[in-house]
Amino acid sequence: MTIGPTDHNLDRLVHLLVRNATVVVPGPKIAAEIGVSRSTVWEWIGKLRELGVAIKGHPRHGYQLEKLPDILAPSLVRAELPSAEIGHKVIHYFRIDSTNSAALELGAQAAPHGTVVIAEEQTAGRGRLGRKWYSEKSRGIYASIILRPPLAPATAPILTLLAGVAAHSAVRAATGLSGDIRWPNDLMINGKKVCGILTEMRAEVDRLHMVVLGIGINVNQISMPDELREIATSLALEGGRYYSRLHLLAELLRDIERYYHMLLNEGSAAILREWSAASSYAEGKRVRVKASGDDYSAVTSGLDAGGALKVCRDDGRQELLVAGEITELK
Ligand code: BT5
Repeated sequence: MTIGPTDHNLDRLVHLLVRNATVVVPGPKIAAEIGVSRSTVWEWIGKLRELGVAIKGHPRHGYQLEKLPDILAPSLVRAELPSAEIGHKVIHYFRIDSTNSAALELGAQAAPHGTVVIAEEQTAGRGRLGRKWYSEKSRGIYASIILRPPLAPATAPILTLLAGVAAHSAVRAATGLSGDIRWPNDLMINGKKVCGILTEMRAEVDRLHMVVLGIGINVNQISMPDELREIATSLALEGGRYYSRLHLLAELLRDIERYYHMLLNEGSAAILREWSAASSYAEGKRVRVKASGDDYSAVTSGLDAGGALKVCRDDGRQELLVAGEITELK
């Protein structure tokens, strides 16, 4: 189910309340400033409260934020990224099926490079191979970034690795927690997954037309569903406190921009170097490999120039993984 993107005026209401966070703003003033009726303001205040935004007040007296809201409203994201290329345009949904599906659609309608689609909740968040991505409302970051790189389709795996490196760096900067990247791009903390990345693209023979980097980060979940508890965690569960999703998202978009320019200016080797430095899986890790219907144990032995993972089977045979799963063998 897809409902329309967040009304521009609702975004202005959030911005106005944040700008005046220390005072009670009279309802009529809000209505006049945004250009809607007082009853619409009241209706929207109710909607924001449903999303957990703590707002004191009443239509007759006015409204005041009780604390700064952790909502990924475009105006708040943009305020964190005044001159950004990635995130110069932010499209926000309260609820959507999948931000990747929306981004692919917007991309087909010529949405520019750097457009970011964010949702507070996904009803059909996707992983690779049609798997599901659990997307609890307002607890995680569900973002899809549209890139239009002047690169060949063969570079797509490098962009996936780039997203993993950016997520790794952003999580460390925003939380102090230090993660590990499991090839190709799961961010792990204490052996459990906190972030997954789904890269989808549209390409012509010699050129990537559009790449959508879909990134899901578990931020403030205080418990995980039973079926994921053994393999997944959140930053709050690992760090023992809540984190600002807004701050983390801004770090993430800044890091994606930084590594994207590194890729364009220095080439794939620079990203492969960053990835290898951030991942204990790059070399010498004993893993179980599931790929192309095969299932075996092996030891990792670095990335090749295209971002594929080299592994050495127990019987000495070398394999090159371009897709598939690996899990650590203890
Ligand atoms: C991924 O797939 O890890 C890619 C996930 C990408 C999600 C983002 S959210 C924004 C954007 N819009 C979308 O619709 N998708 C992207 P994969 O490697 O196939 O891992 C999926 C597996 O991870 C599942 O089969 C579960 O075992 C596990 N899983 C599901 N939800 C999880 C969660 N929230 N945290 C950790 N693990 C999860």
